[in-house]
Amino acid sequence: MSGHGAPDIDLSTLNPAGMSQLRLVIVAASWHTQIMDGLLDGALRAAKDAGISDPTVLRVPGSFELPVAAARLAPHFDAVVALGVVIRGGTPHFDYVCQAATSGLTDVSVSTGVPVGFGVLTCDNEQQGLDRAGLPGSKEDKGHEAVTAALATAVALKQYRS
Ligand code: DLZ
Repeated sequence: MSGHGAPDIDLSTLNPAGMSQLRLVIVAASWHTQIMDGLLDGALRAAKDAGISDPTVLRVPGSFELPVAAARLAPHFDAVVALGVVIRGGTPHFDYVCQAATSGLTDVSVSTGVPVGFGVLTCDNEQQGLDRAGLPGSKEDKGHEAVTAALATAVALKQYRS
């Protein structure tokens, strides 16, 4: 899977009046600091692009902890974004952490009806993470993308909230 084919969503043209009122929370794991810092910077940049100047940011230890944090917070927000970096090691741990984060975050999104932007990088090596972290020299900016997707979905669904 690559970034080829991703939509070009311009947050500034999507319901600019309502966008800045959206309550956004970013839950971010703490492993692989340099890559994570890039993801978080990109996520905050996207929030700013949308006129959300001070989103809530909650740090958790690892990507395994992202779903429980998202589950607790989702009912209080219009959009959640989960950021994590998981890098394959020599044991099957990678698969378990990726699976738990992916299915856990999907469950949160579907069960609460609150969009959860998926900004969890699942990489074979550190370079793959650096390439996607929105850092100088990166090819992609997955933190920015995850916030953009969550906010665009929240805007699309807002009129259907009870
Ligand atoms: C244990 C672990 C390992 C081996 N690798 C990562 C990783 O690459 N990225 C990440 O976000 N977290 C990792 N963790 C930690 C787990 O997510 C979790 O925090 C611990 O298993 C404690 O529950």
